[in-house]
Amino acid sequence: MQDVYEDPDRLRRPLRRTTAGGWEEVSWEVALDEVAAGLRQVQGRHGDDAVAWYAGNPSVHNSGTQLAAPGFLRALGSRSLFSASSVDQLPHHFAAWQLYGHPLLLPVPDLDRTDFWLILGGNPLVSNGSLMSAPDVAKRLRAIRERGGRVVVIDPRRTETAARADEHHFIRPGTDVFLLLAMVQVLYAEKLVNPGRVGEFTDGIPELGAAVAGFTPESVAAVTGVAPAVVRALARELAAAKRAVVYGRIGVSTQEFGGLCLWLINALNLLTGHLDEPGGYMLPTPALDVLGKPGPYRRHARYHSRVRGLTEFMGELPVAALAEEILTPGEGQLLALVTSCGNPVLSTPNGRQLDTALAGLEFMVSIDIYLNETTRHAHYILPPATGLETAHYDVSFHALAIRNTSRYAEPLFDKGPDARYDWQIFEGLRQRLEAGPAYDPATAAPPDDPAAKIDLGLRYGPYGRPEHGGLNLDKLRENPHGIDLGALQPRLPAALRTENQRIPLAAPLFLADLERARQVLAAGPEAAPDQLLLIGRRELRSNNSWMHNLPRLLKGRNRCTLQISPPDAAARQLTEGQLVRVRSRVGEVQVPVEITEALMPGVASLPHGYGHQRPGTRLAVARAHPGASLNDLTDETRLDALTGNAALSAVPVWVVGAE
Ligand SMILES: Nc1nc2c(c(=O)[nH]1)N[C@H]1C(S)=C(S)[C@@H](COP(=O)(O)OP(=O)(O)OC[C@H]3O[C@@H](n4cnc5c(=O)[nH]c(N)nc54)[C@H](O)[C@@H]3O)O[C@H]1N2
Ligand SMILES: Nc1nc2c(c(=O)[nH]1)N[C@H]1C(S)=C(S)[C@@H](COP(=O)(O)OP(=O)(O)OC[C@H]3O[C@@H](n4cnc5c(=O)[nH]c(N)nc54)[C@H](O)[C@@H]3O)O[C@H]1N2
Ligand SMILES: [Mo]
Repeated sequence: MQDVYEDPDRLRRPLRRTTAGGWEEVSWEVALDEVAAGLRQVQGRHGDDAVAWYAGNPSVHNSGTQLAAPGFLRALGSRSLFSASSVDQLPHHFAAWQLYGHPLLLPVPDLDRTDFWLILGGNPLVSNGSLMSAPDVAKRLRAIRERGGRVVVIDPRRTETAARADEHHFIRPGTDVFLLLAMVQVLYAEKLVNPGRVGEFTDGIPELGAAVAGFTPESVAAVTGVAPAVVRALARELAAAKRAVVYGRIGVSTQEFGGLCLWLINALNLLTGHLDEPGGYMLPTPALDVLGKPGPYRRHARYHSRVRGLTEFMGELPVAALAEEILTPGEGQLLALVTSCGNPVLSTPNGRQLDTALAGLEFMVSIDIYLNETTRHAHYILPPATGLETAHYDVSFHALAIRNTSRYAEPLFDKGPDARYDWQIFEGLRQRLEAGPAYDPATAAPPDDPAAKIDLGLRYGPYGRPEHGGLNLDKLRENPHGIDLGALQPRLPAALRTENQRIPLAAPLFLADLERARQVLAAGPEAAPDQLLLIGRRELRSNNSWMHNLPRLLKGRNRCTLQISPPDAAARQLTEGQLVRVRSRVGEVQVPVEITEALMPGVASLPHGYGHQRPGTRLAVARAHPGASLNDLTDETRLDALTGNAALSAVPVWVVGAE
């Protein structure tokens, strides 16, 4: 955080593109006026939806952005909304919505009380856990083992987490759905289904049993690469353990059956009596409620993307469709874009295509602290104060925490007179869009400070009433280290948002999608014999695409390597460190190869977020260590058809020596 704060490349004043293609600094008033006018101009000529929006990952790490961007978006009035959610966790939201009635009712592993933790497609020792806020995951994992519990990892790569677990099993990328179906099948076949209390308000248990009946461990073993005995043992152990939890993350949500995977993970926890029970899969009770007003959730399939007809979910369209919506002429074409906290050129599938698309936009605005691979296409860059200069409340991450906690962080440093907070930028744009040419800074209402919203949220939240502790912002300010609100509590059925307050375990959308899985299983492996299946990789010293300009994190060996297994290297006559060409349907990159037993044969792994060689950025350190972008290889046509999430994992690629 210190290095971001001090980074000489970090932008501190608004930039405007000059006609010569360079940049000039302009005042905040001029920038905000011209941006609002530019957006309105495009909308006036081509309709409100002609302006698109992309929100990147740090949007949820900045309460200023999180609480102020919605007001801006309401004023903008466009339905062309995209975010990093559709290259990340949409399947989690989809399963939560289908089963519990709201996409934000996301259960988390009750780590500190569990005795058996099955992890699929997550590497919490490196990522520190995701959709599971837990300080020091390594310590908590060790504690499970010290109290006699077990940790099992299913991953095509023997990860840092796998190295500290009791057991690790390779799985062929993209096939978890079949492993999970087989585990559920074993529960039914061996009469191990025992949902306990939660069964009293769950429907569809027999229907699910009928649906999975054919998926025996033997029938899926050739596709998954996991031995039937392992599948049976895992299902039995899960059923027998008093306190156990199944957890899945990026590896299972960014694949072609992400939605089914998350459904089945929830189902495994439910069927074995571990849903909503201590040590199992539990719902946090955040101090600031994130669900919004009661009533059935209907933000699904209200509209579709123009070119490919992809389905809206949670008010968004899949970001895998962004480039084609910009590039395809005709009624409804996207002509302008606002990005905030995002670098989709490096983080979304077929980033090269998006790179080309952005270059042709009529008008683009980026709210971002760097001039990077994406923001270099903007006409204006509005850089907010960030990190140590801003106040922060973890609106999302407290709602995903393994213990109920609440904390407010005051800024450590003054942002300086010339800087703007993110919420001031959004409010400035909102007010200008709402008032139009009549906007007058002298008479405009003061912008809404997110601190007031946080205070109100806390007061109206579950701990806000005097008899429940009287939590409010002043209390948090008096306790800068945060307030512990205790262990997770069972919340079902009261917390359910489904219309009949029951859990539809065999929800029709899942059962229908099961047919797609059946067809893929029957068709056999997607990759040709000379191809490898490409997966991603996260590293401790890297965070998506934007921490590669910090010398302390970047120093040391090149981490942007293609890992492959010894037999695959031998088959291609590759030697350690040799430059290789990696080619997929959409593109090709060159990177050094790293040969390691940690990779399953048939699999290759490249980290995402690199590829900093593109011209026109202002990232001196990153440009000196550019690497190559994984998303120049991922394919925008590979999607989870059910949820719209990109299938970034299991991309078929050819790998050959480059020299
Ligand atoms: N192949 C492959 N692709 C992936 C993934 C993968 O595993 N494999 N992971 C996916 C996942 S999980 C995610 S979340 C996405 C991330 O996708 P993105 O969010 O699009 O990418 P980031 O690299 O996180 O970009 C963050 C941007 O926010 C800016 N920024 C940082 N702090 C601030 C701030 O305080 N305010 C503002 N306004 N901007 C700020 C940074 O400069 C950077 O431009 O990538 C996805 N892409
Ligand atoms: N240091 C660091 N921490 C981070 C981030 C970062 O970039 N760096 N990013 C943050 C973000 S935005 C997120 S969303 C979280 C993600 O948090 P995690 O999901 O825990 O992070 P990953 O390391 O991407 O773990 C995904 C795992 O899935 C495996 N995998 C790939 N394909 C498959 C498959 O088909 N099946 C199975 N079973 N496994 C598969 C990969 O080998 C990898 O080990 O991390 C967050 N924390
Ligand atoms: Mo993410």
